[in-house]
Amino acid sequence: MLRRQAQAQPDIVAVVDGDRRWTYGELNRRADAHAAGFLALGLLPGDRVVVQFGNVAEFFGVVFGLFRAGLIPVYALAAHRLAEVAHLARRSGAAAYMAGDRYAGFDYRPLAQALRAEVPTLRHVVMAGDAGVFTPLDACMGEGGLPGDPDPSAVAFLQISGGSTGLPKLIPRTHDDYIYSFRASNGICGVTEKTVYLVALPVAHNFPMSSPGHMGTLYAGGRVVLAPAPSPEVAFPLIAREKVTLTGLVPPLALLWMQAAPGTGHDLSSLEVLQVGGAKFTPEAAKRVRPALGCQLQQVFGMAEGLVNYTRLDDPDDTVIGTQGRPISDDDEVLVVDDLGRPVPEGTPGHLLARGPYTIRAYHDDPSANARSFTADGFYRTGDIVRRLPGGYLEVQGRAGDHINRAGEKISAEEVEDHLIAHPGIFDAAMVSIPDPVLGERSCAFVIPRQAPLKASEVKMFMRQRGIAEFKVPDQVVFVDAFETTAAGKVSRKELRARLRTQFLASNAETAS
Ligand code: OOB
Repeated sequence: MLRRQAQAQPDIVAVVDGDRRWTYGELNRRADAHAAGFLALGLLPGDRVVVQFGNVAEFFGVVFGLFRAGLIPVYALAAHRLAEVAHLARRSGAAAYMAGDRYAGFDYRPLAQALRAEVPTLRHVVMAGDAGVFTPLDACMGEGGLPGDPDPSAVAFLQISGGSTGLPKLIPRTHDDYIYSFRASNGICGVTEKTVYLVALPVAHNFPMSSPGHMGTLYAGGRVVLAPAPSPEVAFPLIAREKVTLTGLVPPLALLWMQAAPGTGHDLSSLEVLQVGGAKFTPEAAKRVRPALGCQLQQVFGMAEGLVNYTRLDDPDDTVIGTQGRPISDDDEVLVVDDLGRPVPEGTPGHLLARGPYTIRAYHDDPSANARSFTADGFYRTGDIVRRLPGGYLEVQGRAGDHINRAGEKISAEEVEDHLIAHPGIFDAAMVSIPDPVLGERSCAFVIPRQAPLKASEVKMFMRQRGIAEFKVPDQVVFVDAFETTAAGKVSRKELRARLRTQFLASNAETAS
């Protein structure tokens, strides 16, 4: 897709990062040079490479270079820290780690150092910027000697699951399934060569990557503009300068933008469509998009495993405000079932199962997760509770599983509990989601200390030292003496979390009244 655009319009700008403007020709040359350079390092087609960049142009040179060399990117988010990156590298058996030296105030070089010590399969570390002891990205520029174009049905990259419990699982997406999803998305979202797409969310997340995101925009020959932060202060001047037509946000950011827009001196009139997804956007907030920002709202309900739903640009207001859209394709099969797997009538909430042309049938190398997450006939159990409405539109009601959707960032309660229990002063811990007016949900950890009194700040500090992404550090820590058990003396983690959550909400309601 990149070669085709580079031939058709070599001098058109493809990627804008601050003052840097890379044309399709330039991006194409970089991809070729990096592909040859990566192979010259000794990496072999099929090797997995953990890629961790912020919203910078290098991301594009690197991933297109990897695709051309037949190497398989494993997408880490810039917010991930050692614990997560090491997990991704180990699970994928990664042969290399590629990152930028610094981003958003964080230095990735010490992380790379520790990663190399922890993950024996890792043979190379490639760094953009000041590479220190590592291989500089600029040195990974070669000529010729590329394998042929990749097999379209081969795995193109591994993405991380947001919709699951436990440690993140790896999602194998193929070239053809992924291109199908963003090409079809382009049709639904009106993406053409005139589109200017602002990447406000993290560049490696599936939403800004493919719904239709930067990949869809590049496929159509449009322009991708990178925002180093999603705040109105950073994004609004970029929208005005680059005449951005389309962008995607999570609900809390959409709220921030709507609040900031009326007083801004920046011209936002180029913005035609604001997509909101990743977490539930309430109808009350959805109603305010057009009055505040002067553009159309599109709701997007998707998942890295595949299925993506959109409200359509010509849908009536009620549908756009009150639903999370309908699937991309007529070939998307959607089932809404009860706890026993029996289909429920239209309008009744149930578990959403999905199968279709771009939805995975299995996670990468994870038989036990696959047994839980897929039905025998290949439907993915999304873990979402939805209502199906006339016309196939879906309304998301919540999650069946124990994960927290904090402003679109998915947090597994189990994963964080494991870190909490590693604290020598903590006997047991359970983490639950609490409704939050801005974040949608926030996290609250219930902790049983061993003996000495513990402070919430110490617990949070400890979590940061564990090397996990900041968004996973509990927003609130509540100390309790014990977890109640039933008469039978045994409670599942799931029941325990549900009970703690109910108690917390009830006691807060009392205080409020
Ligand atoms: C997107 O992808 P993931 O993989 O980070 O998270 C998927 C989960 C869904 O299963 C659902 O629980 C939640 O995020 N979700 C929404 C939603 N969009 C996603 N819940 C309610 N309303 C929505 N509009 O988050 C993602 C991937 C592609 C496009 C958009 C979002």
